[in-house]
Amino acid sequence: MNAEVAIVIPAYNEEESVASVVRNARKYGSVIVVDDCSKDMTAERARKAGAVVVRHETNGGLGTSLRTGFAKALEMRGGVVITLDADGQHDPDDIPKFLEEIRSCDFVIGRRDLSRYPFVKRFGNFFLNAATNLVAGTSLKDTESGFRAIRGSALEKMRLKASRYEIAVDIVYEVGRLKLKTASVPVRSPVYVKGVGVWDGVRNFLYLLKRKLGII
Ligand SMILES: Nc1nc2c(ncn2[C@@H]2O[C@H](COP(=O)(O)OP(=O)(O)O)[C@@H](O)[C@H]2O)c(=O)[nH]1
Ligand SMILES: [Mg+2]
Repeated sequence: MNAEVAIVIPAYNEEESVASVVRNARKYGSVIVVDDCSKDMTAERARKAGAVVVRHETNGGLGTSLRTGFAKALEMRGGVVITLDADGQHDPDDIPKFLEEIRSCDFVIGRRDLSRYPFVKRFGNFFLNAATNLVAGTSLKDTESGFRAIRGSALEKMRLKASRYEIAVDIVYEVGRLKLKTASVPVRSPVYVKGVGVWDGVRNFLYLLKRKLGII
């Protein structure tokens, strides 16, 4: 196990999938599950599977969860911090690809293969991706992806503010502001798991514009 890799897994009512995700992820580093005040057995199952569990007393959303996890990861001296979902959408066995790439850069995003997704989702993703990169000054292949690797020293400098899904673009904005060296790696991606839609993407983009304009 690589002690300086910290894997942050935000989780909200994910009792079905969290244990297997944690067990697989543990092969690659210390696992931190942020339980966002789940109403089910998420925390217990994550702990039993070997994760350090940090629990929110109220539901704070994905952004708050990730920020809690980042603080814990830095406290545990994570030299490289990985983020991935608890719902089984991301395969921890893709982590080695991130660790390989991050050796020569500061931020790696996992690019999903959207070729089998419905057209509207692909089109929306393509447009949002291009617009997000343009505003943030980045050249990432999949700005909305929740599977990432961040060098700890870069993460320490990030000023993250988002509470909910906007955290994805909040991170991308900081990648651009800090002029981090980036890379993208392909990740396995099952077609359609529950989650965000096109409107969340639009909301994220509006959030990014507000950050760019200094309103947030
Ligand atoms: N939906 C939701 N997910 C949360 C929340 N807090 C943490 N999460 C976790 O954040 C991750 C991403 O959420 P998900 O709904 O899968 O988003 P998507 O993968 O971007 O469609 C999952 O592992 C959730 O369990 C929350 O308040 N709401
Ligand atoms: Mg998901």
